[in-house]
Amino acid sequence: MRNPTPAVPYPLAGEQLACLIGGEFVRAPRSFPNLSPVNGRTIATVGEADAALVDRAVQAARAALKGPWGRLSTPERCALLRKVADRIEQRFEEFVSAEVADTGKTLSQAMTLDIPRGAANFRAYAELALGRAAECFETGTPDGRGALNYTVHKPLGVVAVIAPWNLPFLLLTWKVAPALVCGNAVVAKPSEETPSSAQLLAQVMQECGVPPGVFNLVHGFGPDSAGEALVSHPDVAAIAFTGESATGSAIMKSAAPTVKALSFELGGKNAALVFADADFEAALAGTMRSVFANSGQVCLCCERVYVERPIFERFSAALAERAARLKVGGPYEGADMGPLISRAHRDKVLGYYALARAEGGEIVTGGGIPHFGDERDAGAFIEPTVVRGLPESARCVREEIFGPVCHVAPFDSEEQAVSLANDTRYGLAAAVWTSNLQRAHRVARQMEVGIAWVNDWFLRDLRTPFGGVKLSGIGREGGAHSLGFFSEPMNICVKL
Ligand code: NAD
Ligand code: 6OD
Repeated sequence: MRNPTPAVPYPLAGEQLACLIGGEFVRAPRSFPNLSPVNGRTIATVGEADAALVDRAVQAARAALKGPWGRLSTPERCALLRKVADRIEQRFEEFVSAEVADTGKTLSQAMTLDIPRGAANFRAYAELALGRAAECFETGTPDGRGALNYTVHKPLGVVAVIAPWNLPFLLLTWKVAPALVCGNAVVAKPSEETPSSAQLLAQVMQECGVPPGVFNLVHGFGPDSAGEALVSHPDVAAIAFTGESATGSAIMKSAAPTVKALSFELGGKNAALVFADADFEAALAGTMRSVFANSGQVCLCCERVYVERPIFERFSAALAERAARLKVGGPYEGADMGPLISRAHRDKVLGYYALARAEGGEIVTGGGIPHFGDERDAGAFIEPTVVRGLPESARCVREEIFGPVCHVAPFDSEEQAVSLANDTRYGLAAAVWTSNLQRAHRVARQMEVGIAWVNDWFLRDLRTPFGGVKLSGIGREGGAHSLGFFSEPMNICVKL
């Protein structure tokens, strides 16, 4: 059995999840339930921040910038980040339990990806900030004495970090860590669907002695709630957001009047290109992962799989056969795939399954919901699904579904494969499967995306640029790119 029972129970049971403002946990005026996607039961009650609470959080962050935090050196901030990483690792089981409760994802994924990457994000940025080089130019002057121009990096100020629900802890810490290491003060808002690991992070910040107001947490929804209040707040200098492209667009509007810096990691409709010369087994296993990981709820998932004609029938049949064999179930059952995040999201994905049929597609496997005959029938489970036969103009081929589903279609030439992959308004990621080295480089380079994998998928090095083109985002995070976004470079010119 791969997934044992939880090492610790849900760590926030019985509490109302409070906002962290200026170093104090504050009860919000309204609350909402956090529902389990496994059985629909209430996991916890979450306090919803209103505009007044969000304002308090922003003011606490501003005050923190003027206090001891503003005087810490980069090595001191790095040391604090490493302490946070250590504490996350000490409370590893609690984080895992919280993440799994909110999302229903498999225990094995939370233990090997979500929570370790949360700690790794803090370590990685501590290391990167320490190694950041200082730019310096010698400049000629008419009197021959010259000048030195050097760059200093200052914090931006108060930074809003807004995260989605699919990889809640990984994606929140991916932005919080670089924002803090650059000396900013953060107001973080996790998704309303997944508040628990963020709540534990707030506790960890307190335990590690992060000064009051440096990390603030507000819970709530987007429009007319904490999210909108935060992104339209005049004292927020920058917004780092991960979520849907349409939400990115709404946030841009809210941020426009006060001209904030924006870093957006948005949706995707990613392609996998499987060439006939690929290692068949590796391509099949990798494509399975790229379609069904996290129940297809990863922005990098490949919802469009294009396979070279000579292996199309064999590959698509094998993909459907493996998909049909995936075990769907709760986090502690040794399942391959958990539920979707919510009933509402399941309705959306089921709508696309119906649309695929209406658009003339053939559902090769899946297309419905599993029946368990127990409390899981009140959850948000859905069948892994493979579709074929849709025209490229179909909405199911063009729109992000964000579920465990792909459309598989043949191609006849490298040129056609590249053109199909790029024929989308999104541009986040691509996976190219081939054993031809020259083709691998040639095709990968032609992908209009932020990241292209060759013979793998979701293999990450945190120093590399990460982000998307077209509807998939604005800017790049990762490594020096994050340090660049979260700080303000200033030139100092010294006449010698
Ligand atoms: P979402 O856009 O609905 O919500 C994301 C966050 O934004 C939540 O915290 C939400 O409360 C908040 N929000 C919503 N409306 C807002 C508003 N008007 N103002 C301020 N905040 C607002 O996204 P989701 O459903 O949580 O996540 C799934 C989406 O995220 C998918 O489209 C997926 O592709 C995308 N995503 C992208 C990446 C990436 O790196 N490119 C990573 C993960 C997820
Ligand atoms: O690995 C990362 O750093 C990252 N931002 C992953 C995004 C996954 C999207 O769901």
